[in-house]
Amino acid sequence: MHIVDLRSDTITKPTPSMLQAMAQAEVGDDVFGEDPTVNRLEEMAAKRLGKEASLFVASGTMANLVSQLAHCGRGDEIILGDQAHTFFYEQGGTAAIGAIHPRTVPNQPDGKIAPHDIEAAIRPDNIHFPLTRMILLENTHNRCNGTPLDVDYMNRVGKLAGSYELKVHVDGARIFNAAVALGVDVRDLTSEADSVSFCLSKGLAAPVGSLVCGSRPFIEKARRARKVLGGGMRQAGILAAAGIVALTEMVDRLADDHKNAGNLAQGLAEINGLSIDPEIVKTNIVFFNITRDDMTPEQLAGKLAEKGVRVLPTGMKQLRAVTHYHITADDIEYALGVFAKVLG
Ligand code: TLP
Repeated sequence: MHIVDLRSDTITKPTPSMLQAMAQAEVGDDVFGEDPTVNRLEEMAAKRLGKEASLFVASGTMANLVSQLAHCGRGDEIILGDQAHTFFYEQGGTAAIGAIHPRTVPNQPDGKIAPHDIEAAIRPDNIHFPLTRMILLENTHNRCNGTPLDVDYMNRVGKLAGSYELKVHVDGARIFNAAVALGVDVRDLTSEADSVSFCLSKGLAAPVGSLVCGSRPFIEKARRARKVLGGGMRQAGILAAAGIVALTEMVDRLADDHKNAGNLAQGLAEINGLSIDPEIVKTNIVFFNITRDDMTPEQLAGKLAEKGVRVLPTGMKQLRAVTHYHITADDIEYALGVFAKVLG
């Protein structure tokens, strides 16, 4: 059967050159700082993001958690969007592990949180309140249609944070999708942030891992936090080798994923029983709704899967499809044909 797996870009498998690099990787014990391949990846990532240093961690979730632990202490408060992955999908690790208080403000449909909402949420110095310590932005914003947050906005929030002596962490799981979609250098999106995390194992197709980037003292704190979470890895150069290939070879091609996602959205908009505004799709994430009452998102996903097309139910009426390295223009055409058949 022809399989078109659009559930997530996390399903991507390593490319042939990644497998070769992994097989040949020079390794050492990274907890001693002696894995040359991890060290090379960390230097490369820091430079690419315009930061002093970086840290290789197991996942995007761990990247966000070590960043919060490094910036905040027990009882501190962070401000983040109510649709943020960190708030929504990371098991409440902010509070459960970090003892950090998450203060949510509404995400706008484009993934931004309005600067006046941020400012209104910053706590005055008062014995009743937790201390506001950090603002967390997500770019691209997963649950807000994968929208990229633009340079002006990122800078504006960075300056606002600076004026209150707050830190800014960017969950940049898909920051390279943002940079490619906006046609900017990724450093322009991160220059005002104190820390940025990004994932190798999503659109960049590496099998495992994320990087946290920031100042050297911040990365040393993050390294301690990684260790207590059980994330000190030993011969991790095997994984880092794939990450180096990901950063070198897999960034520019993200434009293909965005084009395929745009075509998918256009096609879905023409199918009876679905609703989507294709204009909102700017990167590789396509959310759409089912408008029929006789089929739930789970039932639709089940019927599509019988014909090889995999999508993710994400709400009462909502589903998600994500394009990636293994999805071609022909796959999109095939998937649209299956949608039309199932809903016809
Ligand atoms: N997102 C996954 C799921 O958890 C929903 C996906 O399929 O999109 N930040 C953002 C913005 C993310 O989208 C994700 C993963 C993470 C962090 C966490 O990364 P991992 O899965 O590596 O812990």
